[in-house]
Amino acid sequence: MSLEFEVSRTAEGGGRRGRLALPHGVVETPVFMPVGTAATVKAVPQDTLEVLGKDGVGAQIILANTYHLYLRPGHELIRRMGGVHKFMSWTRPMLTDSGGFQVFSLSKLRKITPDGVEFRSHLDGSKHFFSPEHSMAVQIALGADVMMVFDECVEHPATYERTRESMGLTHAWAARSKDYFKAHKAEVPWHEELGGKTQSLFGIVQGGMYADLRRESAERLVEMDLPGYAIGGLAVGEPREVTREMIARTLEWLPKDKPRYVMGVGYPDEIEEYARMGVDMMDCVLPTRAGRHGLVFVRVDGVPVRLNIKKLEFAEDKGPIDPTCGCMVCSRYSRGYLRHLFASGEALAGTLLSVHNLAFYLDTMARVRAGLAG
Ligand code: PRF
Ligand code: ZN
Repeated sequence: MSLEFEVSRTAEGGGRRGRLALPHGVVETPVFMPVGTAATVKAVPQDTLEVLGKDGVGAQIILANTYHLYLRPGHELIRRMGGVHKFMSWTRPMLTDSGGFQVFSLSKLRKITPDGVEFRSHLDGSKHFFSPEHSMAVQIALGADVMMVFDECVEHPATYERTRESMGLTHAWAARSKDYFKAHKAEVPWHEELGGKTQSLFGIVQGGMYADLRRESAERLVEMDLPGYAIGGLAVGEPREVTREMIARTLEWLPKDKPRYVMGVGYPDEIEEYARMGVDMMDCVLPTRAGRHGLVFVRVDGVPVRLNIKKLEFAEDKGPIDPTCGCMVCSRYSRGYLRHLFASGEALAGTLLSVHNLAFYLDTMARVRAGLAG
């Protein structure tokens, strides 16, 4: 078995405490996964990621993006370097997104056909083609523990008809992703080294903001009997209540004994809320992106709020970003010093603020897990 998932306790609201065993290690769920788009969690070194939180608790699993690594440095280069784990010297579990979402959000001149998507690189304008088979070939060469099917994330708002058609494409592409993976499983760079273990392929539920389409999408994907399921197509500009409603409804149609992953969410209070509803995995660029822009998350009377470290009021503040945090940044540096680094354009500012924000997110999930422990 290359993936084992065990739920040890489910609370009244649906939240569950689990353990996800993958080829590169065990992940305690619910889990937040820092985003490492181009095989780097921006501005944060790998050894820091391993220990940045309170009591040295670090990231258990990180993400990388198929679209970015295919364009630069190229998946064949990464395969020759031994796979993305060896390439970036990360020994813990990893997950790659399929490129579907990034092609739609970043590239120019997309042409979608039932076969796949033609697009131009956001880097140099060069022309490329991604199909489900091609996305799988790239993801196998990268060698993350978990791969995602190639999907289309429909724009918001989108009509019912448009959403239904797009969802049909996503289902056909999921089946092709599965078939390709089945035939090429053994090609992952670490196949022999890890005793014949293989990657796992997760499905992605689409269906926009239409509950009946979400249900149909979940049912179609569940028929494919994949080892885990993501809920995609959310946090694309809809109101927060709609995101919550779509997650709640979709969770009802997904199997309870498999991991459930909401892609690309959210603020600290949202990830906490979704974890308590029964979401096992989440990822978001927010902690690192906010950090690079001088924004930090802190808890005030237990409630998460965002501060702007650039503000003059912090110039002579000797206290840590968040006195209740205990991360490697809060246990050493003052708000005043961090403000100075940021105001001076020093590279260390982005690193330290990202480290604190990631620790804040990881700690949020650790608290939820502790609350769910039996
Ligand atoms: N599909 C894929 N990746 C994603 C999404 C999606 O719908 C989202 C939507 N929030 C984020 N990342 N493949
Ligand atoms: Zn901190």
